[in-house]
Amino acid sequence: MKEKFYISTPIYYPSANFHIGHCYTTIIADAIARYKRLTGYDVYFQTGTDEHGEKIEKKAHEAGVTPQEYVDKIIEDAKDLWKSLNISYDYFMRTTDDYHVRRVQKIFKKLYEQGDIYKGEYKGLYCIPCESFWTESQLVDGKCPDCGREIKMVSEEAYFFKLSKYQDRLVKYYNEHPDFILPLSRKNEMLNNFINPGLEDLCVSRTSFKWGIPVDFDPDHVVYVWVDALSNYITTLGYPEDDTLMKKYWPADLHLVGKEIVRFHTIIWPCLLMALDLPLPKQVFGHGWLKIDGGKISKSLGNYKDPREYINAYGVDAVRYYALREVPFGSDGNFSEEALIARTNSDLANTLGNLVNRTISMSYKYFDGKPVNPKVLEEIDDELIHAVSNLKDIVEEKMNGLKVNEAIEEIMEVLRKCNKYIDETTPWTLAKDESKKDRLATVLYNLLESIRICAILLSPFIPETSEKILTQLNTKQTDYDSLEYFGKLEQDITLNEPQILFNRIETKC
Ligand code: ME8
Repeated sequence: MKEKFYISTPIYYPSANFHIGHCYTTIIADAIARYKRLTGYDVYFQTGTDEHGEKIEKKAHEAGVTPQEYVDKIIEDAKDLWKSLNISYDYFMRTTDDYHVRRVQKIFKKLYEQGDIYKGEYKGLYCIPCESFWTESQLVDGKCPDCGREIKMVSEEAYFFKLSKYQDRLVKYYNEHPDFILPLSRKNEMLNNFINPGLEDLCVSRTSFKWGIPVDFDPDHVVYVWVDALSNYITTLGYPEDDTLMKKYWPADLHLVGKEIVRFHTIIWPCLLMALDLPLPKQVFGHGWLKIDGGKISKSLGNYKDPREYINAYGVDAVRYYALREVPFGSDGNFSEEALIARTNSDLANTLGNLVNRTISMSYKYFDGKPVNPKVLEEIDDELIHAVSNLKDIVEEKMNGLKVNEAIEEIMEVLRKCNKYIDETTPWTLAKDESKKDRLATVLYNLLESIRICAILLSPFIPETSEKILTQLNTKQTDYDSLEYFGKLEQDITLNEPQILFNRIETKC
């Protein structure tokens, strides 16, 4: 039986159309999911939308539509965006779906009945756009530390979750699972800023607005949006009504999130799971932010373009590649169209595109598009064959450590070696000498085989391009097992005619 791998993105707020920041998390999750599928896992990749809350209620009101109408429109657009980015999710969850609403109500009731949720009064400082409560000491200049906007004092009768009860068990779990929170700096941040000062019980219901999941035994209250949202990771698997999928996929292997919501995923979520007596996720990775001109890309600031404009202008794989390659995974990075163009030109057009085009064109010119390997090897071949043969293991190591940009760089490095190999072996010179025909065939075979291996390893990152390359090679050796050793490219095939993969993007200046 295949080993399972459950990976999730956050479920995003459909308060406005999604921007390149949402694409960033989703593309990375997709690349990891595709990589795991390639390497033989039974992958469950989930994304979706977090549709309740005061912010959405307000937005819908401003737009003169119901909250449901408001979110339905954005979800349609989100699904179209994920399609245009080739996102291979297995399930798109929506918190307004009936089953989720019902299951969250059951979770809430269970916690109430067993005494982990109790009724009290809440007074606190609340940031509406972030849907977060803050303590006085967490504010920055009296404003929300996340978004910098005004916060308001809220006072209401409310239900509370006994977060404090789980503090010691949470710390123990952190200590026993050093890879639970990555990068490590985020774990220290959680301990120093939130856990060590002491966890307070969490307010988990609201009465100040209506757009949420009603507490079924006290319908003036709606469930706090973060309890509603975090539960998504298990309600979609049937919890608490059906345990078939829970048995198969829970606990999640990886919750991929942006750094600002690590605290919800590594404090509130594990404590809720402990209260429900369920295993905790294996890992939460909090990646950095993509910024524009050094500031956060923000739906509410509206300082961004529709990501489809980039896809239409430069192609889906240029956008995917840029998101995956440009920023060291975990750190913040700047998003700029100039950098996207520069990346596409240098790596995709020059390094990859040129290599594939030159190699297939020469195979046509000298051997009518038929790969043959007479194995007239020379010393210069060793380095290339060695690098290509080791690539699978190197990529595996990098991907297991979630060093996605480094995994890609390793493949690019091998592709650069291939280009260097062409410059050094000069096939066009060999072609002038009939006695060097077998050597020429070997050189081209080595290149074609290197391209095949790199194309398979690139498939999680730039799937459309990978498929185009493998189609040009006309090979059936396209699965992970075919990477077992160098030399699996068939010799009884005819390559398809060369096609340009990426045109260089000309810039105005
Ligand atoms: O937080 N750079 O939804 P959200 C990188 N509904 N990633 C970014 C980004 C940026 N500039 N902007 C957004 C929520 N993201 C909750 C989640 S999960 C149970 C509930 C990505 O619409 C990043 O993954 O505000 C971030 O964590 C997420 O979008 C926030 O999406």
